[in-house]
Amino acid sequence: MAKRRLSKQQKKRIQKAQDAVPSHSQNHSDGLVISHRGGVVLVETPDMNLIECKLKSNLGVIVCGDQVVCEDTGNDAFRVVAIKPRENLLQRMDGSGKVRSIAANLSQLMICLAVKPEPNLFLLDQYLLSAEQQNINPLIILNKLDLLSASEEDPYRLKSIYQPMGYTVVFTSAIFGQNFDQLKSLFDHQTTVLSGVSGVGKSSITRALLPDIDIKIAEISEANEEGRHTTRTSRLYHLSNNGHLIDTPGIRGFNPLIDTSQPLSTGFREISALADRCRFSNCKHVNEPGCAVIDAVSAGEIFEIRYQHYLKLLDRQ
Ligand SMILES: Nc1nc2c(ncn2[C@@H]2O[C@H](COP(=O)(O)OP(=O)(O)OP(=O)(O)O)[C@@H](O)[C@H]2O)c(=O)[nH]1
Ligand SMILES: [Zn+2]
Repeated sequence: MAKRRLSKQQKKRIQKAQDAVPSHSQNHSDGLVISHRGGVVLVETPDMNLIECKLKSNLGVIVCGDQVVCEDTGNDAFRVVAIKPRENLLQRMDGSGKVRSIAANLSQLMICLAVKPEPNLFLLDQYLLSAEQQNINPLIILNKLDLLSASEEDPYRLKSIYQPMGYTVVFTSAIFGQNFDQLKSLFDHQTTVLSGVSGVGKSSITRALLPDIDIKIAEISEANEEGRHTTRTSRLYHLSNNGHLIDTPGIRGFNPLIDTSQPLSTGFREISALADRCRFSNCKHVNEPGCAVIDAVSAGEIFEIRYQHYLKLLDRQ
C-alpha cells in the first residue's frame, strides 16, 4: 500500500498534538467537523452553533466527521487544538498512488451502482474489500431502476450474489422515487458516505435526500455516458432520524484503497467463512490440495465471478 511519507519526527509531533486533548475548561469546547477548506474548519458545537476555526499546528490531517476540541482564543476567534481518537478513517488512492483521507467516524459506505452505466463487479468487490479493511460497513445500491424492464428481478445477480453474504442490496430510482423510502431509511442513525463511479446518480440521490441544499448535478454527455466532474468541498449534512451524510463532491468516484498487508479474505466473506476447513492453515485457496474454497467453487457454492476477482486481487499483492 502506498503511504504518505512522514519523517519519524513529524509523526511524533502529530501524535503529541493529537494526544494532548485538553481537559474541559471554560474556553474549550467539543465539536464535530462539518467542513474543512483552505485551513479553515467549520465546527458544530454540542449546542448546534457553527464556528469557524483555524488549526493548531501539527494536528495532522483533519476531515469531515472528525470529533475535535476547539479553543476560544478571544475576540470571537477559535482554533482546533485536538482531534479525538477516530473510530475509522475512510481513505482513497489518488491518481498518483498517494493515500488521501476522505472522512472520519463513518458507520457505512454506500456503494452506488446503476443499471446504466453497467456495473463493474470487479470494482464493486474492491470497494467492499476496502470498506471492510477500514472497518466501515458497506451497502450496495443499484440506481436507475426505472431503466429496467419489469421482468428483470435481479439485475446483474446483485441480490443472489451479495445478499447471502449479509450485504444489504437496494434497487432504487432517484428520479422516479422507486424504493426511495427504503433507501432513505438506511441513513437513519448512521453516518454515511456515498461512493461509486461517475454517472450512477450519486448527486441525484444526495439531492433527493437534501432537497433544500444546492447539490449540482452534472449533465451526462450523450456521446460517452460519462458524467462531468465538478469539485466542491466535502461537507457533513444532518438528515432526519439522526442520520448524517458526508457529501464528498469531486471524489465520490474515488479509487478504493486496498491494504495489501491485510488478508484479502477480509473482503470475501464467503471465502473467509470456509478458510478454516482448508487442509493447510495458511491456504491461499489457489491450487492447494484439500482446499475447501476450491471445492465450494467447483460445487457452485461460491460464485465463480467472486472467486475470479479474489484471484485477480491476490495476483496484485
Ligand atoms: N433514468 C434515471 N436517470 C437518473 C437517475 N438518477 C440519476 N439519473 C441521471 O443520471 C445522470 C447522472 O446523475 P448524477 O446524479 O450526476 O450522477 P453522479 O453519480 O453524481 O455523477 P458524478 O457527479 O459524475 O460522479 C443525470 O443525467 C441524472 O439525471 C435515475 O434514477 N433514473
Ligand atoms: Zn483453501
